[in-house]
Amino acid sequence: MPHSGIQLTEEDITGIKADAIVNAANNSLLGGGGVDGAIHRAAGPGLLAECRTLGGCPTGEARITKGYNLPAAWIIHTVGPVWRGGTQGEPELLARCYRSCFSLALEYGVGSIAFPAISTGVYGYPKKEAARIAVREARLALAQNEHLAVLFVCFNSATRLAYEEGLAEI
Ligand code: AR6
Repeated sequence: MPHSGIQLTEEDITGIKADAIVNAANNSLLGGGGVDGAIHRAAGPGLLAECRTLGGCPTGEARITKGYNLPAAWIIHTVGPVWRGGTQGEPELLARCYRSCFSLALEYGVGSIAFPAISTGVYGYPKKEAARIAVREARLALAQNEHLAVLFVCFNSATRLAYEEGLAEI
């Protein structure tokens, strides 16, 4: 991830050589399905042991651990909102996830960070709306730190399209 700014890629986030990758976790931080399961499998049991010491994480917040067997030095675990139709504060909670991750990235001197499409799998958040929020928050973070490299990892072509549309908007 050499370039600052926003990039898209279609690959498995567990293989990405960024300073930090973001996990779309649940409130327990003790693992699950989707990208969370993939990250725990690839990182190894040390990750779960560290997560057990954290005492969970409220929706919209984030926690950082080491990357263990991953190429990434850090894993930033955030808990996105479950989509309940959009009237339960979901957009603000999702935005808060991104802000919490960028805030930890700044605190830990992270120069490159890779995000999955938080909440858009099991949690059912519409991809396009979620991508729009992700892009907006990344642009705000880049305005504070122009050297940061932000990679949006699209696990499928529908997700990639959602980000391309989000990036095309002003
Ligand atoms: N690399 C990159 N993206 C992935 C990968 C991967 N290896 N695997 C899935 N995705 P989800 P959520 C994409 O369901 O909606 C877990 O059980 C996937 O296609 O992983 O925030 C947690 O423990 C989708 O675009 O996370 C929670 O209980 C995106 O990652 C719950 O799921 C997010 O899908 C969190 O649900």
